Amino acid sequence: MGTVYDYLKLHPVDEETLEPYLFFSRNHYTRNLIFKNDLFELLAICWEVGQASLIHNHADQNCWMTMPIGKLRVQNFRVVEQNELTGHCRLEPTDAVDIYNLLPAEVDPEEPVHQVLNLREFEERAVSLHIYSRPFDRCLVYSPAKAEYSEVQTHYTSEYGKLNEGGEVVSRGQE
Ligand code: CSS
Ligand code: FE2
Repeated sequence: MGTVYDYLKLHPVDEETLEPYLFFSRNHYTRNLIFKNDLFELLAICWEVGQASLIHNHADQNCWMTMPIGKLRVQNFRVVEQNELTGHCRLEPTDAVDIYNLLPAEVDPEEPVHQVLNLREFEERAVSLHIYSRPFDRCLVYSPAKAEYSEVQTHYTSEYGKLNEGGEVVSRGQE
């Protein structure tokens, strides 16, 4: 774990090199695949002001994040109850951290449920880089309001700089 974290810290990403992978949508944050092999995938995730993820996990995979552009709030949750048979769950918010300025963050494997928010008060778009090891295409999404959770499939908005069908993108790059 430490090796990837230290590598990210020692090798800050040059913002300009991300340009081909930046797509923003009015409807949802976008997931843009930069690289993938059996061991890991690297994504650039683009967040308009006010956009947020659902509360989710990472399918038991490791995750490192770094923020080349803007700022994000990561709110962590403890799973108090999770019933596979009924889909019932109960969560409690734990700590929250803000990530920005290329300072890397790791998802705690012991408490892997979180929500990521580009809060309106941050007043700027954000781009985060995510390394998932190994890659995953399904994860659990939790709704505290309904006390339910379910598995969902994840999708890429773009792959290797090319927009996928159905990606409702309103702008490319940082314009
Ligand atoms: N894990 C979310 C982004 S928030 S960490 C995703 O991959 O869509
Ligand atoms: Fe996540």
